[in-house]
Amino acid sequence: MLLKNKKILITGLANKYSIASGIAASMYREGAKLAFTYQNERLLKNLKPLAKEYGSDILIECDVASDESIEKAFKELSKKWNAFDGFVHSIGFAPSDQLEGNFVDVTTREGFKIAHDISSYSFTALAKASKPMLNDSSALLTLTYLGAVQTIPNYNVMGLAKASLEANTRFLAASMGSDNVRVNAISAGPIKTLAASGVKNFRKMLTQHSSRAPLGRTVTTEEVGNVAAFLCSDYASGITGEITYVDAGFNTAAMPLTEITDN
Ligand code: NAD
Ligand code: 0WE
Repeated sequence: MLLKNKKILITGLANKYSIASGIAASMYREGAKLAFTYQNERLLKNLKPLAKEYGSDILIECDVASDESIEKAFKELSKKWNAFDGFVHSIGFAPSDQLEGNFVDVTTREGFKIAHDISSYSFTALAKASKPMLNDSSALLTLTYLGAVQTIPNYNVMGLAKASLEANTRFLAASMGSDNVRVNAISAGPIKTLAASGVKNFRKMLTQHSSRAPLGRTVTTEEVGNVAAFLCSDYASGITGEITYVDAGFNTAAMPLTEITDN
């Protein structure tokens, strides 16, 4: 029981395919008490039965595009929990026109602003709002992608936003370390979630990933969840400001074995 007596807030659970759902399942299995936020009313009906499976009836609306919504959400959470032990930030968004086509041609000031606001600033905003309620030995976690550090076709301005999110992880870790709050990120391999389903040629990316990754496959939300549970547990008490890859080794292989050798 990695997370016995830990209270953790989970954001970004849209449906059972969400990475946040795999994280919630692992954390619940490891004894955590969970609360959830959802972006809007429309997503509440998906979330309700899943939250119940994960032993939770704390469901709070929080649209990270709005300071007012964030403030309201934490006020509501404080009625349920006096204090808690961390949160999972599993939120990313760019307007769909930004994620298809040549980077320099399709990127706009507005698209750039929205991608960075929703995908990176929101992590700082949630940390700021949580700070007064965080227990000693708390842990914050976010989800990033390889596109932060290497180019990926069509990932475009989301790559810049994830680069910002990874720097955000380090600056939050430096900023909150004196309160014994740890801040980390998981860089997950590609997974077919709602956010990925709108992406052109996503299936080809999954195939490419499997053929190039040392483990010869993609990763599951459960595998991401298990690492998330570890990073938010006291077993990871010496880890902060770190980006941990859960990608079947993809980022470590510059030249895939399968394209060179006969086996
Ligand atoms: P998902 O669609 O299941 O989750 C994305 C979530 O972001 C949704 O729950 C959505 O409601 C939420 N969101 C978007 N805008 C919001 C707003 N304004 N306020 C509040 N919530 C908002 O997809 P996912 O793949 O599980 O994505 C979760 C995280 O994992 C994202 O940060 C994504 O970039 C990251 N990630 C995904 C993959 C992948 O291949 N699926 C790989 C690496 C990292
Ligand atoms: O971070 C992500 C998802 C990012 C995302 C996806 C969408 C689609 C629908 C952000 N905003 C939106 N906005 C929409 O309107 N991933 C890591 C998954 C992903 O998305 C890609 C990828 C991968 C991998 C987009 C292009 C290329 C690769």
